[in-house]
Amino acid sequence: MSCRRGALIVLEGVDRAGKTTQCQKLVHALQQSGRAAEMMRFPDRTTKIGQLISSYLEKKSNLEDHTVHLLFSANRWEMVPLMKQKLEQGIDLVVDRYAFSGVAFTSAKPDFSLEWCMNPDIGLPKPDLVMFLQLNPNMAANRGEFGIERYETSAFQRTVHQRFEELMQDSSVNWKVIDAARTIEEVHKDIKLLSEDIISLAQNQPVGELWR
Ligand code: ADP
Ligand code: 2DT
Repeated sequence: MSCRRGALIVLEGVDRAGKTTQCQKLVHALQQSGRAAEMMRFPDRTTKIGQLISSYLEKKSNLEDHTVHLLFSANRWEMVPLMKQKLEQGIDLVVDRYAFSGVAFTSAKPDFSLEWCMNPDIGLPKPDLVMFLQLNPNMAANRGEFGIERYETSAFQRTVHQRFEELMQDSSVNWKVIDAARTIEEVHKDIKLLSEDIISLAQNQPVGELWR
């Protein structure tokens, strides 16, 4: 590697925990401190696969449950060459949702095991850090009503939260739980510190492979 690589940093959490807000603030803060940082999000609705997913989420089309799970995974795999290229160029990637959302959401449906759901994402670039923004459903409800997209019901989100808890038992992933019930600035301060630490650590190590 000719230069020190960037870090792969993922934010996960329940709906309205503040993932998008915090990703944007982190990218901005890293850029202010002179680093090259960029935000990505999954699903990436701009690609052809992403458009199929978007139409499904907007309930404009129906897709069989296994099929849509594999499309979400394919939507990550199609970005892998670009992600690797950016990391190698020393760019930090701050990612709003990743394979963990993929597994948590599909396995919240009846008859889907965590194991089956994890399989298609095995070997993806492994995040150096995954921050889970923890927020109880009542607090999340205070931040606005659910929209009309698929999955936006409190019963489904409760099951999703349980699946995230199960995924967080896996010590091969560098999980950090962040109390997202505080102010935007307080949450940001923690996220920034954890990110700066991991950026220093990651730069001398190769990018890992998720769940392998
Ligand atoms: P997510 O991406 O996790 O769904 P968003 O970042 O879109 O969450 O935030 C959802 C809503 O909650 C937005 O209106 C946002 O301004 C607000 N919000 C985000 N973080 C906080 C916070 N710490 N305290 C209060 N409101 C917040
Ligand atoms: P937002 O675009 O508002 O984050 O909502 N999802 C996401 C899955 O079911 N599988 C996945 O792999 C990913 C990344 C979470 C996107 C919705 O899609 C769900 C909410």
